Amino acid sequence: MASASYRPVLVIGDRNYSSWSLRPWLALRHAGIAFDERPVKLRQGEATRAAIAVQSPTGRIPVLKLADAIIPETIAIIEWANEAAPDARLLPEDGLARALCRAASAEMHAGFAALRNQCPMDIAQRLPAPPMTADLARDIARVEVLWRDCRHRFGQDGPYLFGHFTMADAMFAPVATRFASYGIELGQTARDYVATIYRDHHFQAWQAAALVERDAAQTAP
Ligand SMILES: N[C@@H](CCC(=O)N[C@@H](CS)C(=O)NCC(=O)O)C(=O)O
Repeated sequence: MASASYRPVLVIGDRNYSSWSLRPWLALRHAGIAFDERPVKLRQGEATRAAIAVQSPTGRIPVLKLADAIIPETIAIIEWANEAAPDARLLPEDGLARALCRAASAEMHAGFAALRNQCPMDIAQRLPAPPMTADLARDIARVEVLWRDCRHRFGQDGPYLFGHFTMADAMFAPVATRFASYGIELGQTARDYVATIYRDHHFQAWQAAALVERDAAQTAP
């Protein structure tokens, strides 16, 4: 449970590029958990490694710093948020929905290598579509099937994968931005779901800050 006197600190990377940071940030916001942010600039070689090393035992971010512990790994941070704010139902209550929400989140965490490598997240940009390799086409097709299954099976009570916002939406939000950034052609359900993410108020707050960050980086001497 969250300590009443200590505000958790989420250490995050650049808003434009750090898909891993977006995920727990969105989940914490949806859960209504108050937290502070500590940004680390990525892509600066040794300076980035050194900055992360003082924040994270794994050498990776995000991490959530609590009064008495540091939680690394996106899924663990979101699980913590689910325990700290159970009313937000970041994991669905129904046993089957919860299992499939975890499965979708784990699949995203471990897979989709071609999509990740060929379409890195860059929220502020619209970019040319990458060459449609067989691996990329397979990843996109799998995402579409997964989203369609979740929406059809569990999506009656809202526009998210399991109706209301859950861990699976946090995990797949960066995929929605990749599809938008690279103009990937999608079926109707996936197009609607991408629009759902772009309509999400918390995502919009992250996106607005990502644009400010991009503009600041472009005008930096
Ligand atoms: N498995 C980790 C992955 C986190 C990750 O790969 N983070 C990247 C930034 S998005 C990182 O820390 N990279 C180290 C670096 O850029 O030096 C998680 O679930 O949080």
